[in-house]
Amino acid sequence: MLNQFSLEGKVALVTGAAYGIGFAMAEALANAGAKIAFNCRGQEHMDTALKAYAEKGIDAKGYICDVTDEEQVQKMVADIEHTLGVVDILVNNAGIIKRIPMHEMSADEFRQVVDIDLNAPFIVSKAVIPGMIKKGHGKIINICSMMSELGRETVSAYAAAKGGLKMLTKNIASEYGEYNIQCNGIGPGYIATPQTAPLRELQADGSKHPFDRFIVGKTPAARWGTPEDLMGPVVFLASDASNFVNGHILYVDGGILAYIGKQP
Ligand code: NAP
Ligand code: GCO
Repeated sequence: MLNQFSLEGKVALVTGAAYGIGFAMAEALANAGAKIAFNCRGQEHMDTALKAYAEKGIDAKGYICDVTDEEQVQKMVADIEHTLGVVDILVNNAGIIKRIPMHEMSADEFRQVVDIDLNAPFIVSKAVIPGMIKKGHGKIINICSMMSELGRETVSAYAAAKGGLKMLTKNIASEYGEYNIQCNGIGPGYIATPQTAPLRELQADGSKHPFDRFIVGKTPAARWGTPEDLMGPVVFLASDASNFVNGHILYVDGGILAYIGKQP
């Protein structure tokens, strides 16, 4: 039974996997047998990441590449195909958030978020799909969000992008299912990473951030998620165990989307 989950001999590209959720997912894919390629934007993060992978015993191949730049992405994918082989598994993880009230946000700031969180998954998927078609199979996993379903104050660009990413997922599934390519999403709940650090900062008096308390109260699991919570789901969606799962968003949120919230 467990053979179905093995990724032995597969090549996985995880974008933005220098730290945070991407790093944990890449570690999980490597532990299931995959060869890992990842990218980030700067040399400093690359150096720390390569050291962190080596400490885990993972021989990851790192690329300095901005996922919004189509030329850089095409070059990275060509190099991966040359050195490791055709990409069997793509995880579109790289992402940013800007928390700014919408009426104060510039159009440029809005575009920057959409560019990284939505246009880039299009660019990277487009670069790997031809290889997957030729090879006769492929797995694309898009990292969505609670904001693929819900809105809240200050995250209009992020919600627009992650909602769009949910539909891009369904469209890739629809368009390439006949080539034995499955495209699914993972929608993490609130996960403790650098992206959410400002929401968990201790207050001057040492008490918890109000948003921290709000999220723990809103989550039936009564805690923040950790990057490790995404390890099992990503291996499942990358493996043969999910070969008839296509166009699905797997929410890994400790139950947030199921819960109306505690009565005050
Ligand atoms: P994070 O800690 O901020 O890490 C983001 C990663 O993306 C970094 O490795 C960063 O590397 C990379 N990155 C950003 N822009 C990039 C670009 N243009 N090109 C290449 N790499 C880029 O974020 P995280 O919390 O791990 O989140 C990972 C993904 O999960 C994101 O898509 C995020 O929206 C999503 N997500 C997060 C949560 C959460 O609660 N944390 C929940 C749901 C979904 P460099 O800065 O070194 O380039
Ligand atoms: C925010 C958060 C979120 C999470 C995540 C939820 O400000 O609301 O940063 O959007 O990071 O995407 O699933």
